[in-house]
Amino acid sequence: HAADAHRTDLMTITRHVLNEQRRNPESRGDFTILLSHIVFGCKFVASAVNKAGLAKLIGLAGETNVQGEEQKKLDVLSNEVFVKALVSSGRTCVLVSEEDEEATFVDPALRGKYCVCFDPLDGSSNIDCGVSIGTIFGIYMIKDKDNVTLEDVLQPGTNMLAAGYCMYGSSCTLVLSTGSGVNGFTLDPSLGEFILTHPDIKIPKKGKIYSVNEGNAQNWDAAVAKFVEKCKYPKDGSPPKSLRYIGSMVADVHRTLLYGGVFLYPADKKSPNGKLRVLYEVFPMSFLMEQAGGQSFTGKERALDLVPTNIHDRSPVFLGSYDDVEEIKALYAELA
Ligand code: AHM
Ligand code: MG
Repeated sequence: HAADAHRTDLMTITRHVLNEQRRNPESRGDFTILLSHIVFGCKFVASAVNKAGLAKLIGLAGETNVQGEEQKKLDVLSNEVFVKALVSSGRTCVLVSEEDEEATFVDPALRGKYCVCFDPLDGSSNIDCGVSIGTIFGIYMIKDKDNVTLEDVLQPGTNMLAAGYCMYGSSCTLVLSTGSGVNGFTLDPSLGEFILTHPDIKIPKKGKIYSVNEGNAQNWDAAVAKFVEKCKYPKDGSPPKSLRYIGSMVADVHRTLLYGGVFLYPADKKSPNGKLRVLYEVFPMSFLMEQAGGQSFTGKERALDLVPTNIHDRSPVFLGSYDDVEEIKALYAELA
């Protein structure tokens, strides 16, 4: 029975990546091992996020847990989990985390060929009210194992090998691209496995939603102001777009990927480079958008063409459905 096969022949994320890697004769399983360590970090954070409300309640009793340690904040805890998982995989050499000022260079004895840039818990202002948050990651390969430098991560996004995010929402979903399309996996809590639930995600060519923090409108440039005006008062007879803004990049991008539309975090007079970070926010999400048939633009260029000069650089970003981003590009060409 097809239905039985379905239940007993599940496409786990490991199986999926093994299949993908099999196409590359040079693959020796290193990427699969690296990914399984990232997946472990995601499961750990998913479990911690689920318990966050309770942990807080228990924390209130004495601010310390049974071991007499202070309760760690969820973002600090998530960072520790990912750093330890990535180092112990034996497959990484440079790690860049939003939580750490400096990059981490892995001890030579444990070194592998991958560099991972990640935001362990993005959208952390949403933790205390139970709104979706997520982990974002992008992966590069080093050039020379005996001479590992910061230059290995200060690369344009087009050099990324793989990128993804995990959303801790009403379900826990991991979206991944290794450069041949985008696939989504949902955590089955009873199995503790991510199962392929969204094969080959393609973003609609044009969307009905725009997503932006409109509270910043007074500081926008003319192109952004005009675009948002057109979303609300279209002149071509099309219906106005709906506004959705969660304030959690992973959730806003996930909705954009599945339903179409555009997510923007533009520059403004107060933040000339916008807010989002190039290496572990803008690049991974731009990589996924392009792989799903969408686009990502900075207001000047294709987002993946940026070359960061510092690991925590920021950039404005406009990403989503192909046609919607095309419209933003046209406005910048006209008004900038
Ligand atoms: P964080 O890394 O401090 O959590 O900030 C990043 C978050 C993104 O998830 C989200 O897209 C953005 O900040 C929202 O910013 P704002 O509150 O300015 O709209
Ligand atoms: Mg962040």
